[in-house]
Amino acid sequence: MNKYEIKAIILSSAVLAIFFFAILYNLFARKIDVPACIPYDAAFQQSAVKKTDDKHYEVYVIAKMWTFDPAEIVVDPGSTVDFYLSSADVVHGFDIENTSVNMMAVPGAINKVTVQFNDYGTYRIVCHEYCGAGHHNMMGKVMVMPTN
Ligand SMILES: [Cu+2]
Repeated sequence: MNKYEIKAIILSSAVLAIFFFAILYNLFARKIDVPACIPYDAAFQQSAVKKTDDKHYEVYVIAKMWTFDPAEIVVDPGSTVDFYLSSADVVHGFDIENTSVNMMAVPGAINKVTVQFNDYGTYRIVCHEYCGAGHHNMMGKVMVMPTN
């Protein structure tokens, strides 16, 4: 084997190890949830905010030109929220500011991410994928406040 081939194998193995370590570090040390694709089910095409227990919500979001349905989501402080995201028409983006939530809304697919909202406040949701003439107005918000 050529000495340059050996160097290339060692270098690419080191880069691969660094990438793998970065993924594990973000997943376990920083507790950043990696969005997951889950099997498509027509039940997800109905938007909903479900409170499953005291501090846990399931939110079914449908992105469509040019809004998120539901556009306003209210959760209790300290809640863990599972977002199930799909699109009714074209590909949209779904980014919740000041969180690690950043994923795509794809027609015919369901993406899921889990996030915990500890601080009171309003978190804007923006579409970060150009989706047509009204893209710049495509926003929503998560309001973290006591719900009862
Ligand atoms: Cu858009």
